[in-house]
Amino acid sequence: MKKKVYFAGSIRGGRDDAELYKRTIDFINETDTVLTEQVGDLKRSLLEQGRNKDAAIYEQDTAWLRSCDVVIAECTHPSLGVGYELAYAEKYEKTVYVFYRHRECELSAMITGDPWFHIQSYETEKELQAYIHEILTD
Ligand code: 6K6
Repeated sequence: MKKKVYFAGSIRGGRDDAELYKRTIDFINETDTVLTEQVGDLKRSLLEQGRNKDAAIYEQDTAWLRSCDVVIAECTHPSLGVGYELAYAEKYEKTVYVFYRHRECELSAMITGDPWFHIQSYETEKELQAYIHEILTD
């Protein structure tokens, strides 16, 4: 059966990796279902702000976190929102995979020090996709 995947990646934390998120989401969608496609939306403005909009985003994303089968987070680019999502997912006992490019960043000790998270460094996108394929066919 198709897995419901919550893909997490930086938005207001910075969009340097947005194209990678988009390609990764497309890759996951070939076999499974990504709930959070907007993380890879390259066109949507980060400036569409306002408390009401943010509240709607929070409600939707936390509902998806509660209903997903697995969380996959790309954490090379630091993001407060992604850190929050990881802790929220743990609270709901969701399986969480954290990927990062070790040559480019040092993950927070609050992530690497938490044994709940499955943490995997990678170098190439091909390698990242191979790890994700392994997770989803498990
Ligand atoms: C702008 C660009 C694309 O989508 C938007 C609208 N904003 C958001 N829409 C949906 N989810 C969001 C939005 N902003 C943050 N999130 C959630 O937090 C996502 O699931 C990301 O994994 C994470 C990013 O947090 P920040 O702190 O980097 O924004």
